[in-house]
Amino acid sequence: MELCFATNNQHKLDEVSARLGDAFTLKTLRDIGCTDELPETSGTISGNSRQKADYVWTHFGVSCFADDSGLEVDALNGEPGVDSAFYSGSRDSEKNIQKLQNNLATETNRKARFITVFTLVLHGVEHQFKGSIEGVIIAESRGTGGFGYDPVFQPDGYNRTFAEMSMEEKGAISHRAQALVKMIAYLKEQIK
Ligand code: ITT
Repeated sequence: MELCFATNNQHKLDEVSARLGDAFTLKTLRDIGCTDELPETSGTISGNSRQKADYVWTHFGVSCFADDSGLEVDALNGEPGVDSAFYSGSRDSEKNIQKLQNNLATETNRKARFITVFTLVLHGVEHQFKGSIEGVIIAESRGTGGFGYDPVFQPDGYNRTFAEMSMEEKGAISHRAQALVKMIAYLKEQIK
């Protein structure tokens, strides 16, 4: 089965394609001829996820799924949340992390979680799948793998950040992996 992953984020594409398995052929936005900026204006992670998938289905008629993700920090009332990508006003991960660290400078509560919502539109029928992982924001960035906030996010039960893990290790436990497992189970039911 062919499915388009409605993302412009190569890291997401790599993480998902590594785990999707042979039953599904992943198409990129470029593969289906989509060079448009996908809408992300709903103000929520689940809403943005839906907007991106609906856009591809409506304009290209291709079964697809979208991923909207974010980092929720308890001491910041859930920020950056839906604004994770542009938290500092740009997509620059170092600037986003710097802003996060500045806002947490006097905080002892460093609890946070990553959230992912996948929206699948399969032949026009929509389903959402959620994943999340709890952890803490460490004071100094560590590691060079991954992307975004990975160098400062240490999942509970581990002494390494996501950026210190291989893609396979992160892919076994991450918010995205958990949403993906649910979506794959659903897809396998549909093609039985
Ligand atoms: P698409 O919308 O094209 O899929 P994006 O990068 O804009 O790509 P989001 O709108 O979901 O994706 O933005 C979420 C941001 O949250 C992302 O840019 C990262 O800064 C951060 N983020 C999401 N997942 C992450 C992960 O697994 N590790 C680290 N940071 C992550």
